[in-house]
Amino acid sequence: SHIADMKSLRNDFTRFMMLYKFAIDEVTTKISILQEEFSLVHDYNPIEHLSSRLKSPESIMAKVARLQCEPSFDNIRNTLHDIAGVRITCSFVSDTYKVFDMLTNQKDIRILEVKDYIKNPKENGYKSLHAILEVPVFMSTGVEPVKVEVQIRTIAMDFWASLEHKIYYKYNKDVPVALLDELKVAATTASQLDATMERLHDEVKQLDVDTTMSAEAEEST
Ligand code: 0O2
Repeated sequence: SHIADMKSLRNDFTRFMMLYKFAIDEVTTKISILQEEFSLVHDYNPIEHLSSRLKSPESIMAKVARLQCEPSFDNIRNTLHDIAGVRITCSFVSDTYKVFDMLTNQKDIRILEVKDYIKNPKENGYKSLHAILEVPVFMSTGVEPVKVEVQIRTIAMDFWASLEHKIYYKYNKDVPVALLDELKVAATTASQLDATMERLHDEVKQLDVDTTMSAEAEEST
């Protein structure tokens, strides 16, 4: 019957969305473990902030319509890579790569695609390390591979991207050229800040090493 069909479709949809929620839970748990381990064992933590979002059914359908893909579960699964999204904010540029390696070296994670907008920034100045990962989600019916889009960036890159995103939508994707130019300048400023912070961080780290070494040398004399 029609009602039974509707119920079955609703159940399929709930299950479809649930898998992505679980995939987010899995990835954020992995990151939280790294974060906690670092704060307990090492003297500093490369992960500043962690956030995640599950794309809303409305946004999924809007994207499906935009891409003109046939709205079957299989099609959506294969075409949309950003239903599950996780964003990791780090203090320093070098940490973004370290966190990426620590996460992707875990053997249950498969890398499907990497876009390094840190090494190759977008024309507008956008920087971020993007990856589409696949994680296994274990259900009562078996294991399902699920895609998660991970974005890793510095605090400065994140600050810039948040404002740019707001401006982009405020102007309905048609931002005045003068404002685009200013955003580009701001992106350069953010990169310079990242470079300076990284250098200062390295210098202080080196200072720590030197102090420890001279203390040890002192002790052994
Ligand atoms: P929203 O509004 O954040 O959801 P895709 O469209 O994702 O299939 P694409 O564009 O090749 O394919 O993926 P890419 O380049 O990896 O970008 C994916 C996401 O990165 C975007 O999602 C944004 O969240 C972010 N992003 C990419 N470029 C920019 C940018 O120039 N500025 C800002 N602020 N964020 C960016 P959505 O779905 O496009 O947008």
